[in-house]
Amino acid sequence: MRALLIYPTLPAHILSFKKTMARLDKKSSYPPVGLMTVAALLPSSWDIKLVDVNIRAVSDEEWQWAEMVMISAMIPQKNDFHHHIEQAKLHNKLVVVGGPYPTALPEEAASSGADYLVLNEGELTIPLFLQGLENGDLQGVYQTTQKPDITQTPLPRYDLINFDDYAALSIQYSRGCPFLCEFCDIITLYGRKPRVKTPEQMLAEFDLLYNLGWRGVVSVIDDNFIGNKRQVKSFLLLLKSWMLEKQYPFALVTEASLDLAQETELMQLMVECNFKGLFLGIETPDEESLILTKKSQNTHVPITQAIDTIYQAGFTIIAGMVIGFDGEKQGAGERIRQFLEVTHIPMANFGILQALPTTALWDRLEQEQRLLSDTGDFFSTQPMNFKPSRPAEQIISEYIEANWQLYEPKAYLKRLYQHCLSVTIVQNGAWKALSPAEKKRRLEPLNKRSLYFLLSIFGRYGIISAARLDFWGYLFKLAFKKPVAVLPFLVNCAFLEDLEAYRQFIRQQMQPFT
Ligand code: B12
Ligand code: SF4
Repeated sequence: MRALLIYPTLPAHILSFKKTMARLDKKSSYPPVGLMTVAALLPSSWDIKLVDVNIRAVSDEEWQWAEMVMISAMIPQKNDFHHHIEQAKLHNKLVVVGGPYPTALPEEAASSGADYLVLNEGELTIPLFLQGLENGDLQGVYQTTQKPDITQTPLPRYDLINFDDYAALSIQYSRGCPFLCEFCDIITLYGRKPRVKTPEQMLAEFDLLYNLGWRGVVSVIDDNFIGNKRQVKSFLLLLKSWMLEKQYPFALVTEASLDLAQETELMQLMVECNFKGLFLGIETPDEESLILTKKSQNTHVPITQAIDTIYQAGFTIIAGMVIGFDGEKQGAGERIRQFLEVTHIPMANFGILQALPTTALWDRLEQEQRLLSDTGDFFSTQPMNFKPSRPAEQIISEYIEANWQLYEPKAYLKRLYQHCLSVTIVQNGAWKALSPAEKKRRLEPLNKRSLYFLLSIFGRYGIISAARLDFWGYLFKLAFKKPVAVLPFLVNCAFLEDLEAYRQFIRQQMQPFT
């Protein structure tokens, strides 16, 4: 069988960083691990091609070549997902769809003519689909209520992508999360009992990336990396030796729950394994909203204190923030802005609450008849898909205003500078400890492109920007007080161009709804 695997376009998003990517000659942030895993679950006799549409379009030859087209998507990708199904049907191909969007909304996902819906986790449903195919099924829905044992998941087919296209690579350690946040579909899609891969399996994945030549950032794309604290420690102990032996080829980032701040030993181990950055689902500084949305794990320790502990351990933080919870009082946008200022968090994935299908929030709103018929696309530039408890126009106005002020260059540079001062910068594998070969390899990226990248930051923020005096002021203060923070400061300045464009985009898109 000749199977063409397609990953549809990701719509504009605060973390897309299109301009920064272009300057670095990268086309997208992360590769589609779901499809690379699907590829590994298909029979080895199949011929497989993978096209990530965020990198390039499907060519005519590829449409001709394919016998079967397999498409994955999350809800925000739905428009391009349906477009590609239509294209595949125009070319008379068999179409198979799977992933979080078809799993959450199977009827909607089937509406443009897919032949096979292979839902839930592919480890269990792809064998059912292959059996159906062998039995001559011309169409079908394959699903399960079971969760697979991911210690049996094969190595994703990283060989199907071109590493140079991506800013970072990704790897998955666990699925599921033990918490109960009302708005979250992780627990309905992947379960509340976190399942983890074995330490040996993970090292095999790290070895694969290493042997295929990747050096740089690797994102551990878990829902909650510390969902199973005991098991994660045994993995980290092995990873620590691996990192030391390989001289820290990867800088790691991941997503974790805020209770990490209470786990000193775990944080220490993560830092020793070269974890540098964390995405933390903080959601809101309003305690009543956290309790109402069943995110009480964020209320056990004052959030500002938890963040401080995490900074001191050695991690940078990107925050997930949300506005629009039930019972929220007027002014939440400003409270979120102030919170990010006080905690020195430069960048937040800040969105308006949307009800995701399958969640407890969705069920409650459905019962209360507050769901709106248009389900939206589930990303931050759509109005809410339910009737909120205060006027939607008020929430949207606060959201636009908070974003506008957060990514005003002077405000961003100030938070970034304070962030750089707050975070303990741990240097695993210091320069003098590296072998000559490793030193040579690390200098390789310092080519014309990286020089141009640095010069463009100086040009934009040191000369053209109205915030240029702040830029130079912070740069000099850092050079004097904390020289190791100068490079991270500059690199993070680069994102500001995208963040400024994004606040404009939000204003344009959302103003009509105020
Ligand atoms: C990495 C990631 C991203 C990356 C995506 C880049 C990329 N190329 O992957 C980035 C950071 C851009 C991103 C952004 C967002 N994301 Co995201 N993301 C993830 C994450 C953490 C990992 C995805 C992954 O690779 N998983 C590992 C693979 C192995 O799992 P999988 O994809 O589910 O694949 C398995 C099955 O689904 C199935 N399968 C998958 N595809 C197919 C296809 C076929 C044909 C078949 C047969 C089977 C099959 O088999 C696989 C093996 O079991 C997931 C959470 C999660 N646990 O998956 C959220 C997740 C996919 N994201 C989600 C959301 C909501 C978002 C955002 C809207 C968040 C936000 N509020 O900002 C944004 C939207 C971005 C945009 N531009 O609009 C939701 C989607 C919900 C849904 N029902 O669709 C998830 C599930 C997390 C969540 N609940 O919040 N995300
Ligand atoms: S902690 Fe995060 S992943 Fe876990 S249930 Fe809450 S929102 Fe979902």
